[in-house]
Amino acid sequence: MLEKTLQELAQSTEARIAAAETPDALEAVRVEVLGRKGTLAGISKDMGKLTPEQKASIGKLLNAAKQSLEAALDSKKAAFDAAALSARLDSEWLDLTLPAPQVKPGSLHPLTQIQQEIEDLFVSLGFTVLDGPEVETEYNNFDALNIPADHPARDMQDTFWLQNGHVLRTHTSPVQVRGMRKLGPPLRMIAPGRVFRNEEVDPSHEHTFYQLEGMMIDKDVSVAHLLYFMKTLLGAIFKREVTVRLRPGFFPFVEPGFELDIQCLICGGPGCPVCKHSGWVELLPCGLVNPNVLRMGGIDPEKWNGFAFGLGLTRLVMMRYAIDDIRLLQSGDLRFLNQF
Ligand code: FA5
Repeated sequence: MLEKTLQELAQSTEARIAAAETPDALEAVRVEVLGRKGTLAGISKDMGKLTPEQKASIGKLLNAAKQSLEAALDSKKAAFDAAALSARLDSEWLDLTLPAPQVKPGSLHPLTQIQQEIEDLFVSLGFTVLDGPEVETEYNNFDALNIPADHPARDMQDTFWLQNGHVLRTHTSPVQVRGMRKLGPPLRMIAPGRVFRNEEVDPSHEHTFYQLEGMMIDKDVSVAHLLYFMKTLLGAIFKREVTVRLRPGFFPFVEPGFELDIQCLICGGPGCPVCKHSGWVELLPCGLVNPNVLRMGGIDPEKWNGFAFGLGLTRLVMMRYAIDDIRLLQSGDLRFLNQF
């Protein structure tokens, strides 16, 4: 009788194990049949009432049923584990042969690149790199540079005036004044920086652009020294022959003053919107420092003299890379910037 019950229990449990759809359902079968208080444990308890012979034969059957059910449970559990692992591998699948995503390194703005090249050149020639504020006093921007009160450059058209009477510097020349006071003679300095003008924007004019000021004060400085440094500068930047012209230019802070123009490298000479159809681009005004400016910088013009220049850095970058519209440079347009 007990033998039959045992046989049926083993068969039905094996069928339930085979039919279990989840690990939880499988565990429930195990607890019910093989658990400490499960069906098999109950049968084991009842064996006390049996004769020794019955005990021996039922005991054997019981053990055999236990072992085969445990084996069935283990193999079903292994099947669940294998299915779970395979599902996980499917979801975490990686193709290690795929090319890695491209990391695009950043690059310096072309203006910064050229500025650094010029700084390196002038430092190698014994110049100090100075910085000056973008908000300047009217005195440093105009008066100390010998620009009279009625000069048109002070006009509202050109200058951004601030409410406190200061200005957004209209050129880097006020750093000449700061440099003379800070360094004293003899001195060699350059000062790159951003300048601001309240003017109409077009392919070659921005309201915010960059200049690079240069100044050398020493004994017996001549126009020949000035030209040597200007030629060295242009040769280093363009690394080839460029056609330049020197013409008289008027700036209150230099005497004599010159305009150094470069033949337009966008059109090569015939004329285009960048050179305003003249074939020439104003690039490098310069001259010998006016004695009044030396005096206002605390330097005795009887003992010292010098030259100064105010390179149009933004225009230089345009010429170097043949950029035909100045507005591209500060547009932040990545299609433009990615080319450098
Ligand atoms: C000056 O600003 C003088 N401070 C330069 C100078 C310094 C002369 C020392 C002598 C001695 P100018 O206004 O010409 O000069 O400007 C200098 C250069 O800046 C120009 O040759 C041109 O290349 C550039 N520039 C002027 N206006 C603009 C503008 N709106 N946009 C872009 N570049 C400009």
